[in-house]
Amino acid sequence: MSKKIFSGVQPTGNLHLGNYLGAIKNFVNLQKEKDNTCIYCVVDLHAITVKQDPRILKKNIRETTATFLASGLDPKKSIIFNQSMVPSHSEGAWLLGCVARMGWLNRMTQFKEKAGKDKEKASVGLYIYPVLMASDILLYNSTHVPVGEDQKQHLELTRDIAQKFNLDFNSPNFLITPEPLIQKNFSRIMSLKDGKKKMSKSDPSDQSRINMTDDKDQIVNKIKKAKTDSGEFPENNNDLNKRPELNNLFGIYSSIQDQDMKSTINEFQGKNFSEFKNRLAEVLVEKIYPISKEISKLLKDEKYIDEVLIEGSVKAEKIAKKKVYDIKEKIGF
Ligand code: AQP
Repeated sequence: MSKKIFSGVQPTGNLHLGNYLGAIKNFVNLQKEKDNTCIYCVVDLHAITVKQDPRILKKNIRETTATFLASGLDPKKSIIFNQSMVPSHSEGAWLLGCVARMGWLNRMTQFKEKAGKDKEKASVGLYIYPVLMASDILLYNSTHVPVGEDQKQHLELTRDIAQKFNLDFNSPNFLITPEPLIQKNFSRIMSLKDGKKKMSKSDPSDQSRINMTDDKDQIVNKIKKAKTDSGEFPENNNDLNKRPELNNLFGIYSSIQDQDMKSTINEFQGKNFSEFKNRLAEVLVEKIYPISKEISKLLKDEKYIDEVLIEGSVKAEKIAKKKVYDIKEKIGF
């Protein structure tokens, strides 16, 4: 079945292994399926829900685009663009924001996590972020959205908004309710320093994540220093489930090697921690370092990156504008 794929990544710097294994690797696999239409967006409007330095934001937009390209996304096969160049996304967010309910947004765990204790000081943008995400997805009639586990709740909200709009305006199937596509083997990559915390761009410790721009030595050192525990080398899945740091490292290995946890546990039967970590560092260097090298190369040619984004934005705006027009017509404008 042909799929219409849409997904995005925020240009908030420090793109990491979690973004790659949870999202970008899946983007590349979906691009390989002949009948798919793929649209991948650098979601810079989402990035400004927290304060950004304008110069660094600009640099991060290019770096995120370079990471897409270096990971294997091809502008001839996929539409690659940045959100702020396609005004229909913001217009769609307003129209859909009048359909979304406060109660739905109040349930979003990411807002609670990101706003922290003092939510009065969080931006309104951070609160309504999931409505903009719904607009991103629904304007392209997307059927499937490859995301990490952490975005599943936002996608549920997108589905709720689509269903309510269709019901309110008596238009069955007008807005398509999309399905999430979550990586099979291990979908939530955790911090290398704390197996209960998500690997994240904004973690102040660089040691907590493998950046997509890390060199060989950085990758090897970070895995060497990654937190484990003082127990015996794990022998089965039950054992791993109780040990978050090891579960994460075994999960990273499984995900990068495209195999299930059981196969990884079997592969390392009778081995010890240092043999496992050495092998994990080796496969990460094999898969991530070539991408890191390609990112540095691409970043030397800003003109090329900007051209990719401009061309992608023109194609995206054409599709999104038409859907906004149709939405407005349904509303009565
Ligand atoms: N740790 C993760 N494991 C698996 N998938 C992840 N993703 C992010 N972190 C992990 C997935 O990457 C895609 C792009 O994420 P994003 O940049 O749009 O936003 P995010 O989820 O807010 O990323 P971070 O790293 O956690 O940023 P900060 O620190 O700024 O909050 C999404 O599909 C996401 O699921």
